[in-house]
Amino acid sequence: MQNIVILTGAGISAESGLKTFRAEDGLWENHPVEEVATPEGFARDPDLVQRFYDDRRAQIRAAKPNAAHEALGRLDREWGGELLLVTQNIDDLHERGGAGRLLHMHGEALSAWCRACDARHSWERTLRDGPPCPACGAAALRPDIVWFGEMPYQMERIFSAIAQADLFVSIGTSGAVYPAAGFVQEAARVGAHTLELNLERSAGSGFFDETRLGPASALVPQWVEQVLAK
Ligand code: BJW
Repeated sequence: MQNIVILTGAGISAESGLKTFRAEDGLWENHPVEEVATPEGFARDPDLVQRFYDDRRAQIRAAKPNAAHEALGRLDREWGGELLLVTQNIDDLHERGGAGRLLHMHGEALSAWCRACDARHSWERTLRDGPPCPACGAAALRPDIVWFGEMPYQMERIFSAIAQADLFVSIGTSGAVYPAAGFVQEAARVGAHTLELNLERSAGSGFFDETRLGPASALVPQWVEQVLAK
């Protein structure tokens, strides 16, 4: 039995109609990163940031998992060894595709975090209107998202899974954002085989043992089939 760690990025949800960040028509094109994805941007213009994430939340709710999410759901159900799916994505398409052994290292669009009492709540509505926190009543909810300069979630659990990994697979991420971009080197250091599945070569391609190029909806089901057939 092999221990598998999978890292996913925006590319896996692209064929579900959700924009990636760094493509020419990507999310950062009309919304500069320092305005909408930093704590400083939020402090400067909370309304702009709440609107950006309210819109993203609505787009995510309207999107459906694609064949790549569903293939990873199948892998999770049928793989008898250890498996951890680490997603940088804030959508819930992995959950809806059937994945259970999953963590969201950059937070979740469908969660709100109260800056007054630190509670987190499942959240499907808007935040721009300043709704009260269901726990303490303060109008202090922000998107439960990890912005630049903030600590990604569950890093200890991720590094401990990588330390045990035999296989590390990166799907649809540009390798532009740390610490996620460094996982491949850490996996290689502990002797794991490293595989990248991406539409095109990424910033980190040179660190992988193997890179397969193509759309996630085709590559991921093929790879899952191959792993489960062994
Ligand atoms: C397809 C496809 C198809 C398309 N099929 N593929 C060095 C070391 C450590 C940190 C730093 C460092 N240097 C700088 C830093 C700090 C900073 C950082 O990385 N800055 C960079 C700009 C250099 N990092 C941070 O601040 C992080 N915190 C931190 O480091 O804390 C300290 C710490 C250090 C060490 C250990 C522990 C802690 C926080 C980063 C937070 C990132 N947040 C965002 C926004 C929030 C979420 C949201 O709004 O949705 O997360 S930024 C954005 O980028 C988002 C994504 O999760 C993330 C990655 O993007 P992703 O997913 O790769 O998307 P794209 O668009 O870049 O790429 C898409 C890919 O898909 C492409 O490759 C396409 O080819 C492919 N593709 N269609 C297959 N159909």
